[in-house]
Amino acid sequence: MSQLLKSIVTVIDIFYHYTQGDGDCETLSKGELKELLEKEFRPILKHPNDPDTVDVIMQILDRDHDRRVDFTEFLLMVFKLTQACNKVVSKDFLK
Ligand SMILES: [Ca+2]
Ligand SMILES: [Ca+2]
Repeated sequence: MSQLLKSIVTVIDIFYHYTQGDGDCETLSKGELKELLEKEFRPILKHPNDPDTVDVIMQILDRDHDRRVDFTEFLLMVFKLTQACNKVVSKDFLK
């Protein structure tokens, strides 16, 4: 499998790894999102343990306001983060 396809599969795997905590395996509850943020984004979040951080991110991601993050909403976060990382990486390349 190509590296890009592996990365895509990883994104899917990670999402479903964290959705399993409650009865709904298709979406992330706030608690599941908190766990994902703490474990996967610790290096880039200033205050991963801060309850406000989870609330703010939940508000941004939860487009349909059902208080859960579905796969499409999760992808939006990955998309935004990839854009942000691209800026950092391309800045490093241009040095
Ligand atoms: Ca769930
Ligand atoms: Ca939602």
